Amino acid sequence: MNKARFLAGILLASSVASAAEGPVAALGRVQLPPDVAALPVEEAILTAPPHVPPPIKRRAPARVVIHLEVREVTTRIADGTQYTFWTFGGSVPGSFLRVRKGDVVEFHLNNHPSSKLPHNIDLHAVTGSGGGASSTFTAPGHSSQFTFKALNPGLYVYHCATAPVPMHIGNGMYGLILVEPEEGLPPVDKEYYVMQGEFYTNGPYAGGGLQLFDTPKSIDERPTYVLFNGSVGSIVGDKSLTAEVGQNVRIFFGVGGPNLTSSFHVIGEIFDKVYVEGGTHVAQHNVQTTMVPAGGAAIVDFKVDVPGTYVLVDHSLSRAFNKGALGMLKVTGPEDRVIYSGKEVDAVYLGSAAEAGTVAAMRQDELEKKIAAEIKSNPTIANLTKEVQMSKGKQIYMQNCFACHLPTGEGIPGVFPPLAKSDFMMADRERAIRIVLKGLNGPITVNGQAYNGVMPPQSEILNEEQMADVLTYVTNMWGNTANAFTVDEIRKVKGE
Ligand code: HEC
Ligand SMILES: [Cu+2]
Repeated sequence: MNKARFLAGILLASSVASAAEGPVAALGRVQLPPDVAALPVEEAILTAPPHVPPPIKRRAPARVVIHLEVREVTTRIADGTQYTFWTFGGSVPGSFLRVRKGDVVEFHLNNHPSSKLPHNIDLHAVTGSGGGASSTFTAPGHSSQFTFKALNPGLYVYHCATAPVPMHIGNGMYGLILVEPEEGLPPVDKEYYVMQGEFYTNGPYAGGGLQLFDTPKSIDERPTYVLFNGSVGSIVGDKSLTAEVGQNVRIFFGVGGPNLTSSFHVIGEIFDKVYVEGGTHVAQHNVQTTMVPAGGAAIVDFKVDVPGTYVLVDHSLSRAFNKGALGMLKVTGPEDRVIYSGKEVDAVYLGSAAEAGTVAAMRQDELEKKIAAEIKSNPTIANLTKEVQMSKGKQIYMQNCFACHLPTGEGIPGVFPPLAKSDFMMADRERAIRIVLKGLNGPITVNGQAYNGVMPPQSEILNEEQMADVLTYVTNMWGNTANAFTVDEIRKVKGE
């Protein structure tokens, strides 16, 4: 950072220092009026993401005691890559808190003795100075207590507000508190807790080793990671959210930031209800994507009608595909092919390809026309000749693979491995089939470069013939050569 910019930063920081909270003197315990002192006392149940404490069955207020512990923990942000997160309750996002409108909350913020820094908490559900921040500034090895009354129902973000605030939030210091309306929320079958936040690290995405917070990147709002629940793949594969066909699913979704707004979307689902901005009113039905600001939240409810893997994304999609903002909901149960048939037919379609200008494109076009004519005159040829398989495989590649592996098959170094001249793919036919069928995650080396990403399984999207075609295409393009893949080969691996 240059000197002028650094000084400007200090001036700005001192003029907004009041937005961050420092130490204040303790006032002594509040004298509770007799009616409040007489309320039943209960200890709140806290849960780590993606879990949510059970709905509150009480229909009268209580005095709820919350003990939340701040801990600084070094753990995985991406495979092979560690980060020192600052946490509320040991997880990112922090523990989910659940109270009821009218509850009087006795809040204890405990800062673990191993912490290096003081921290505090600003709960957006609190009415009062700093949302609790001014009362909870807590040194390592200390505990602060304050009391608040939950006046307004809704889903609220809480976060640390110790200077520099973007750094405390950027290290993972946020979570959600739900203040249930007096009558509770309508019951659903499954409730989940997902929160988005960005991380600014000195090294690149999945750069390996222990990564440090990068202040200039944070000031420029250039995150290295945009994550759901604090790490790449936190709700993917065997950690996916789950539901059964016919169930109603509710996601309490929040954005810790510190800077980005999320365009929250579940691929293949429609939100039946959205409690926009975490308020108590269902402001909209039948929503595709809901926008959730930094320091804001939303409740989305939807019924799952057909089985499959539904992918949760920030629909600012580079964040999903390149920075980690991707999760999965796996729905099991009976198919309903009227609601969703799966791919019914795959026929050759050439459109007005002749419009494509270049000589090469025209030759390709002529070739494709010839192939199409050939298929028409002799349908059995379709599965027999490599050229036909290549032509069909290309269409499949351009629909299903190119977004990650790129049209040139070159991939993106360190993120998506190349298929062009890939020693890994060409070394083992059965393994290549297995990858397309079942997906792949975990560390691999392709042409001397390490990869550790998530390749989604294609078995729900492609049938056996299409898999044979796309594999024939990728193993015969860009300098690769191999025999055509047959449907029998795919079936053999599928049956393993
Ligand atoms: C969402 C992104 C994505 C899509 C779509 C995708 N892949 Fe992959 N693919 C990956 C990632 C990431 C890896 C590496 C996984 C790892 O490191 O564990 C990979 C690995 C592979 C590999 C083995 C590694 C290599 O480079 O030889 C093959 C082969 C492969 N993919 C083929 C395909 C084919 C064929 C399709 C389309 C049918 C496809 N992929 C679609 C992301 C994707
Ligand atoms: Cu903090």
